Amino acid sequence: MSVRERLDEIREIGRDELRGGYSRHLFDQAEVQLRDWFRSSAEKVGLSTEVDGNGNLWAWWGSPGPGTIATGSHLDSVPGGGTYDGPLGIASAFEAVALLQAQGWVPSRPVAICAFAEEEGSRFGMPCLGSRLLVGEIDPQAALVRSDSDGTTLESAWRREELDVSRLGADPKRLAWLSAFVELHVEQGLDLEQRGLPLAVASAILSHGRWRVSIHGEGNHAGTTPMRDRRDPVVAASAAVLAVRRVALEGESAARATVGRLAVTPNGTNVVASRVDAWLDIRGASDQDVRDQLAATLKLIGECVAAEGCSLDVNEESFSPLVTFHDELTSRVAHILGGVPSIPTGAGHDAGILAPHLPSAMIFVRNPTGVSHSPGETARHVDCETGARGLAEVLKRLAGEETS
Ligand code: HGY
Ligand code: MN
Ligand code: MN
Repeated sequence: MSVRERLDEIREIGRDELRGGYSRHLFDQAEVQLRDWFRSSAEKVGLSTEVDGNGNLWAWWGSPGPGTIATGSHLDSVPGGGTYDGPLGIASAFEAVALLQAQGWVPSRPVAICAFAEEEGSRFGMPCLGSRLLVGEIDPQAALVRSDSDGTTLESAWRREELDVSRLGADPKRLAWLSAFVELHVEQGLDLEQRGLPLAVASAILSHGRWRVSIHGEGNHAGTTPMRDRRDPVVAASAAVLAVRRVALEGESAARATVGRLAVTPNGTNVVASRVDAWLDIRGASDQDVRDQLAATLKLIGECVAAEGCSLDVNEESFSPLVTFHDELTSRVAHILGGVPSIPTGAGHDAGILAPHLPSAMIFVRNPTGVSHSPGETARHVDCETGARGLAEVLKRLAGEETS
């Protein structure tokens, strides 16, 4: 097979006819089909599979246990996401195992392929949910009460999948099995395209957080409410979005700030809204830069809200500190790949969640458009196959040594 053929197997799963691209969210019909694809891909190369207490899928080459060299990524997407963000890492991992088996190679320590649950946080609003639960970064009780846009709680979603909610949470025994984790991912940027190279390793992940900003006004009739008598949260939110951008533009060069999601209540054409929820995504070169940017942004948002006679409440939904990847492992992976560059990324990844707990590294595959979180995401077949061959070589070198 090839990476391309593996991705073609899921090409029709979760297509979003409205947005374009794919919408595959934790335990929805599409993501469950992708979980079946993961299991059948594992079966084809003789790997056993299991779901851990946090909804993460594992495929095992050898018996689960200490000394494991793990690879993998995620199956879920953002709404209207691209073909490669997540599934490329999974398809490449199975392709790498198939290439190694075709060579007659057998690992001298366990090799695992993992699909982490809800990396995008698109259903329950907690990015890297599965990996953060695994390492103990998320309180399982806080996770269980989260609800999706239909009001379904994570707990009921778990029970519907016949998963044991009492197993949710830190899994130190499983985490201790992992000697290293290497995630292959499509690059979400143009660095490799500009360098004319197919692969890179990751040096760092920007610090980033998400906040839900709720603006409360006074719902009323669009036709009978004089303009001067209004407390319109949509007007306040519009001014706030411009303020968000202004602060980021005036910030340090790595500063990013986005409001990509708005929910207007009641969302009626002939209604002055009563409430607007806006989700704020802020990223920066350091945790302090993000906190400073957030403070400056919320100050301006507060002024916009007050000017419209509205009120404001802000809820931090997640915060992922700056990640610097494990120097020794990253240098080794770069060397095995033939001396590839090491580049930072503004995108979060499960490898970043694991990085403070065990040697973690990332392999990026060139993306000619640099676009991601959009149907425009691309990768060349030849680069995808190069990535899988490189990952195979990395697994061979890392899992070929006897456990110390
Ligand atoms: O949002 C991110 O950076 C990642 O794609 N979840
Ligand atoms: Mn993503
Ligand atoms: Mn991703």
